[in-house]
Amino acid sequence: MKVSRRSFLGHSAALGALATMPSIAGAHSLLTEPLLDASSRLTATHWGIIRAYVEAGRLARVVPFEKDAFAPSPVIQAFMDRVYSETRVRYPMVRRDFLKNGAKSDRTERGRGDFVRVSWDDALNLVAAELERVKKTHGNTAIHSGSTDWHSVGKLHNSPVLLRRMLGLHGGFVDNTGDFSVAAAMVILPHVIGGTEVYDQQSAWTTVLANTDLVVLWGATLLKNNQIGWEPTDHTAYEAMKALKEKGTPVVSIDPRMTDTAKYFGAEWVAPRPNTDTALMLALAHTLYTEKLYDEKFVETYTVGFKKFLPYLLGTKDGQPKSPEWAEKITTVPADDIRKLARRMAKGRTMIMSGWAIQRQDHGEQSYWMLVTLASMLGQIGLPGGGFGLSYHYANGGSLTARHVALGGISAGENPVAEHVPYARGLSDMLLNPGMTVDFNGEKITYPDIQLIYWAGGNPLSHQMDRNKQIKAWQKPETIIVNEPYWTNTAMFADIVLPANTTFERNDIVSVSEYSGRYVVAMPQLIESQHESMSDFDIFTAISERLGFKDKYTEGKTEMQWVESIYDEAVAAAGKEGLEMPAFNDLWNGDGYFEFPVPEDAKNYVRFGDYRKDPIANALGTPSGKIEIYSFEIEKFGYDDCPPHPTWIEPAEWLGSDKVAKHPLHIISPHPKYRLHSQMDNTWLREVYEVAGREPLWINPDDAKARDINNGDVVRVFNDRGALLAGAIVTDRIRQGVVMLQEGAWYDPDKPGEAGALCKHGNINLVTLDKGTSKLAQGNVANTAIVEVARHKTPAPPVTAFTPPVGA
Ligand SMILES: Nc1nc2c(c(=O)[nH]1)N[C@H]1C(S)=C(S)[C@@H](COP(=O)(O)OP(=O)(O)OC[C@H]3O[C@@H](n4cnc5c(=O)[nH]c(N)nc54)[C@H](O)[C@@H]3O)O[C@H]1N2
Ligand SMILES: Nc1nc2c(c(=O)[nH]1)N[C@H]1C(S)=C(S)[C@@H](COP(=O)(O)OP(=O)(O)OC[C@H]3O[C@@H](n4cnc5c(=O)[nH]c(N)nc54)[C@H](O)[C@@H]3O)O[C@H]1N2
Ligand SMILES: [Mo]
Repeated sequence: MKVSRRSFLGHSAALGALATMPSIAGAHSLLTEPLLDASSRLTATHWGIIRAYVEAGRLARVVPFEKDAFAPSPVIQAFMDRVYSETRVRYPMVRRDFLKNGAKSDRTERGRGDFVRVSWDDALNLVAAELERVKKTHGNTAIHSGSTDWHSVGKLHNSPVLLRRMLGLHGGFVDNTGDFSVAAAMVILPHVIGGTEVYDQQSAWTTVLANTDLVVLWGATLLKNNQIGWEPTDHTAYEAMKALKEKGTPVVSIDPRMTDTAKYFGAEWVAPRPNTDTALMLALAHTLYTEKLYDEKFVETYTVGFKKFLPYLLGTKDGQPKSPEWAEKITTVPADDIRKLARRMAKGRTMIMSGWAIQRQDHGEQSYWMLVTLASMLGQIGLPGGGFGLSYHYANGGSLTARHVALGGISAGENPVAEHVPYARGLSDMLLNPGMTVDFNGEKITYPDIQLIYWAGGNPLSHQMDRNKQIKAWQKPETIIVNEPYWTNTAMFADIVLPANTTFERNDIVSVSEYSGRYVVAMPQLIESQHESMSDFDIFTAISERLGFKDKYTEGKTEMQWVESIYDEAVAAAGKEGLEMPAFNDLWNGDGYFEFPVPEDAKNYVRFGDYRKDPIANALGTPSGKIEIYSFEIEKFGYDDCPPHPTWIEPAEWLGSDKVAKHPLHIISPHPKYRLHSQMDNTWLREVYEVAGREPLWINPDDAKARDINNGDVVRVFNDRGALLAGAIVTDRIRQGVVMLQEGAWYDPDKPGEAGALCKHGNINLVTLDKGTSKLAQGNVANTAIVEVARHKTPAPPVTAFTPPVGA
C-alpha cells in the first residue's frame, strides 16, 4: 500500500512538531542512523511477515519480508515506538482499594488510575487466591473469560487460548459465542447457505480478473482492511487489485463514504443512507424480477423458498411492492439509478464483494440474507468471476491457496462449564442483568451472575458499544484481572494488571496466511522482556502452579519445546500428505520461513463451483441442502425481529426515523486505516492522521456549514448516551447526513472512571448503541447510531489517554 500524500504531510508535520509533542516520546525512532552492527531475523505480525533488525539489544528497524515487497503495510514502521512506549505496563499493579479491601472494594473507583506496584509473587498469589475464592463462593459460572479478541499472532503465545486453558483446568468459566466482526453473519449464513462463509476462501482473484465484467463493492474497503489478518497475511491480494485496475474492470462502490478503495479503482459511488442496504437490494431484486432479468433456472435448481418470498417482494401481501421508488424513499438512491444498476448487474458477469459493516448494524442478518438472495437471482453463484464474496477485504481472501498444512498450536482444552453468552451481550447486559433470559438462535440463554472477569488480549473498554452503560456494568463484578502490554482503557479499569510482553520478547511460530497457508514463519525472541513483563504463557503457568495444575497446563514442556512440538506435529501431518518440510532446527536456524507450493489449479478455485456442478452430491449444510431464501427453521423460532425470509426492518436509529429531529446525523465507525482497532494508537502514527490532536471526524461540507464547523476544528459529537471530542475533516467524500469516526481511538475521559464523562480524544463507542442485531444472532450494531455534532467553542482540554497511571 502506498503512503498517501496526506499521511506524508502529516508525517513531516510530526517531525516538525516534535519539540512541542512530548507525548510522542518515541518519534525519534523514525530517524535511526544507518545500522552497521545490527543482526536481522524474520518474524510475523498481524500486518504481515517482517524482517526485524536488532542493534545493541534494541529493536532498531523493521522492513517488510522480501516476498512482501509489493504492498507491505506502512504501519510496521511504528513497531519500535510501540515496544518502547511510555504506555508499557512495567510492573504488576493492583488498584489501591482492591489491595486493601479485596472483594469488598469500592468498585466505582475502577478506571481512576489509582494503582499500587506489587511484586510478581504477590500479584500471582492474589490472582490465584481470587480465582479460588470466587470459585468457592459463587461457583465457576461466576467466572468470565471475555477475550476472543485480537492480541498478537503466534501459535503458542495466543493469549485468549492460554487464558481459557488455565480457566478450564480451574473448573471452567462462562465463555462467549461468536465475535464482534461477523456475529450476525455467522448465525444467519448457516441457515441460508449452510456455512459461516465469512472466514472461508473466496473465488480466486485470478478467476475474477479473467471473467468479471462488473465488481460491486458493498461496503468493502479492500485497500484499507487487507493490510492485516488474524493470522499474519501475505498481501498478495494487492497485486490482484492493481491488475483489476489496470484491466479497467468497472467497479461500483456502495458506501455512505467515498473510500480509498473506491478512489483507487475510480469506482462509481452509490451512497445510500447507512443501514438501508436491505431495501436497496430488495429494489434491485424487484427490478430483476419485474423486468424478467433474473435466472429462473438457478433459483429453481439451487434454492428453496423463492415462491414464499415473492409475495413480500412484489407487495401482494403487505400492499407495498419493494420497488425502486419505494427504496428511493428509504435509501435516497434515485429509483432510476437502482434500475440501471440492476440491469447492469444482470447483463454480464458480476461479482458482489461485500465487507462486514453491513451486518454490524441493527437487523444485520437481513442484509446478508438479502445479498445471497440477490446473488441467487443473478444466477452466477459458482461461476468463475460471478456470485458474491464476503472476505475479499479481509486477510487477502481470494489469494491462491497453497498445498499446505496449517500449524495447530496450543489448545484451550476442555471447559466444564456449558453456559455461554453471545459475545457483545456479555460485556454489559449480562453483567447488569444476572438471571435474565434472552433468545439466541433458537436457544434460551440465562445470564449468569459474573463476579470475576479475566481478560488477556483484547480491549473491551474500547471496543464495546455504549461506554457509559459499560462502565456501570464493569462496576458489578467483584474482581477484574487483565494481562496487557500497555495501559489501555481495559487495563485502567482492572483491579489487577499483569504486564504481558510482546511478540519480540518471546519465542513462537505461526502459519501465514489464514486463506493461502503459504508460509510457516519462525518467530524467535529478539529482545529481552521489557521492564518486568512476562509472556502470557509464563504468567498462566505461574498461576497454574499456585492452583496445583502446572503440569497439566504445561504438559511438562518449556516454551521452546512447545514451539518445536507445534512445528513437528505439522511436519508429521505434512508427511502423510506427501509434503516435505525442513527439520525444526533447519527452519529455526536457517531462513526462518518455509514456503509451501501453490498448485496451478489454485488459480481456478471458484467458491460454490462444486455445488453448482452437482447440487446433490455437494449439497449445502442447510436443512434442504440448498440455498434457503425462506427458512422453516427460522420460521419455527417465531422471532418478531427476524422473519423467515429477507425483510427490510427499520433499524433502531437511522436517518428515516423521527429521532433525527434531535440527533440528525448518522455516525458510522469503519475500522482504522493506520491501526488495528486500538492497537498502534500509542505510537507516532497518530501524528499522521489526527486532527487537532484528536481522532478525525469526517463531515460533509453542507452539514459542517450548517454548524459553523471548519476543517481542523475540535468538535463535540454527542447523543443521549454520551459525548466525545474529535477533530473535523470537512469533506465531500462523505454523504450529507452522515459522519464517520474510525473505531479504536483510546478512550480519554475528562472524569476518569465516571459514567457520563466526556471522551477528550474521540473513542466512537461513547455514542454507539448497545443492542443485539435480533433475537437470532444477538450481534453488535456498531454502525447503528445517530448523533449531533457541534463546534467546541471553549479551549479543548489536553489529551491524556497516553499518560500511564501515577507510579506506573
Ligand atoms: N464502534 C465500533 N466498535 C467496534 C467495531 C466497529 O466497527 N465499530 N468493530 C468491532 C470489531 S469487528 C472488533 S474485532 C473489535 C476489536 O476489539 P479488540 O480485539 O479488543 O481490539 P484491539 O485494540 O486489537 O485489542 C487487542 C488488545 O490486545 C493487546 N495485546 C496484544 N498482544 C498481546 C499479548 O500478547 N498478550 C496480551 N495479554 N495482550 C495483548 C493489545 O495491546 C490490545 O490492547 O472491536 C469492535 N468494536
Ligand atoms: N486497517 C485495518 N484493517 C482491518 C481492521 C483494522 O482495525 N484496521 N480490522 C479487521 C477486523 S477485526 C475486521 S472485523 C474487518 C472489518 O471489515 P469491515 O467490517 O468490512 O470494515 P469497516 O471498515 O468497518 O467497514 C467497511 C465499509 O463499510 C462502510 N459502511 C458502514 N456502514 C455502512 C452501511 O450501512 N452501508 C454500506 N453500504 N456501507 C457501510 C464503511 O463506510 C466502510 O467503508 O477489518 C479487518 N481489517
Ligand atoms: Mo473484527
